[in-house]
Amino acid sequence: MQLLLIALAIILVYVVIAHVGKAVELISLIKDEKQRREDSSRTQAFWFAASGVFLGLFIGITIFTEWHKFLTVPASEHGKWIQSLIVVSLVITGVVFVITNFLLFYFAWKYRYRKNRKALYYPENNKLEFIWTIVPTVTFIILIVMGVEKWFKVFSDAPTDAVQIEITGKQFAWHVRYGGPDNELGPRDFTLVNSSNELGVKWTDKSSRDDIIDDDDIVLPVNTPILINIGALDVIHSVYLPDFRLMMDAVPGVPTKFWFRPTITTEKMREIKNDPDFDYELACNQLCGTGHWNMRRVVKIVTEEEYKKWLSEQDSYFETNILAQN
Ligand SMILES: [Cu+2]
Repeated sequence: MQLLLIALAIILVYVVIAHVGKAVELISLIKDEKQRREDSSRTQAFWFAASGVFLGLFIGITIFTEWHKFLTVPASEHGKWIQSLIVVSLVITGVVFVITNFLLFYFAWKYRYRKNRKALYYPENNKLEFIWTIVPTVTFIILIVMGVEKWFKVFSDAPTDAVQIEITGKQFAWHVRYGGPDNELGPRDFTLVNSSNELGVKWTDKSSRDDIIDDDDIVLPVNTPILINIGALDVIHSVYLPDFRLMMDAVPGVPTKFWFRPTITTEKMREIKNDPDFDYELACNQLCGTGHWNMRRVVKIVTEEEYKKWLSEQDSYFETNILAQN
C-alpha cells in the first residue's frame, strides 16, 4: 500500500512538472520573438559567465594549495636555472591566460543579444593587429633565447674533475658502477657479456680493477660535478632524478650522458622539507615493461668527507667477485 502511494505521488509530481512546462511554453509563445531571444540569451550568458567564475576559482585555489607539490626545491645547480625558466614562462603565460579568459567570459555576458541593440561593423584595425603580432613574437624570442642559453650550459662538457659513474638500465633494475679510487670507468666490450659479466666490463684493463658495482643506495658527494654515463641492456629506460631536474633516456646501443652538481645533501633536504624520512630517488621514466614501477633506487647526497669515507669502505668488484670466482 505504502509503495503504491509513493508511486502515485511520483506520477503526480511528474504530471505537475509537465503541465508547468507546457504553461511556460505557451506564455513564451505569447511574448514576441525578439523578447524571447533576449531572455534566453541572458540565461545562457549568465551561466556561461558563472562557469567562468567557477573555473577561475577552481584554478586559483588549486594553484594556491598545490604549488609546493608541483615545483619542489631544486637540489642541483642547473635545477635552479630550469626552475627560474619555468617560473618566468608560467608567470608570463599565466598573466595572458587570466586576462584573455576574463575577457572571454566577460564579453560573452556584455555582448549578449539584446533586442534594441545593433552589432557594430568593425572589419579591421591594422594598429591592433600589429601590436598583437609583435608583442607575442618579442616575448617568445626572449623566452627562447633565455632557454637556449641555459640549454648550452646544462649540456656543456663535464668538468674534468667530475666524479664518474655509470647507470645502466635493464628490465627491471639499474646497474650502478663507480669509477672507484682512480675515478675512471673501465672499458666495456659486448663480446665479453655473459651471465657473470652482464655489463661486459673488460677486467683485463687496469682501470676496471678498482671499479665498484653496487646494488645498494647510490652515494654521491655534494657540490661536486658528477658525470653519469647512461646506457641500457634491453629496452629504452630513462634515468630520472626529479629533485635534481635531471632526465635522460637510457637507450640500448646509444650511450648518453648528463653531468650535474648536487647542491643540497639528503640531511639538509630533510630539514628543508621538514620530513625526516625524505630520500632523493632515481626512477625509470619510460614505461619499459611490467616491472617498470620497481626501478627505484635511493640516492644519498652526502658531504665530501662522508663520500671519501664511504668510497674507502667499498670493495672493488673485480677483487671480491671476479678474482674470488676464479
Ligand atoms: Cu625502465
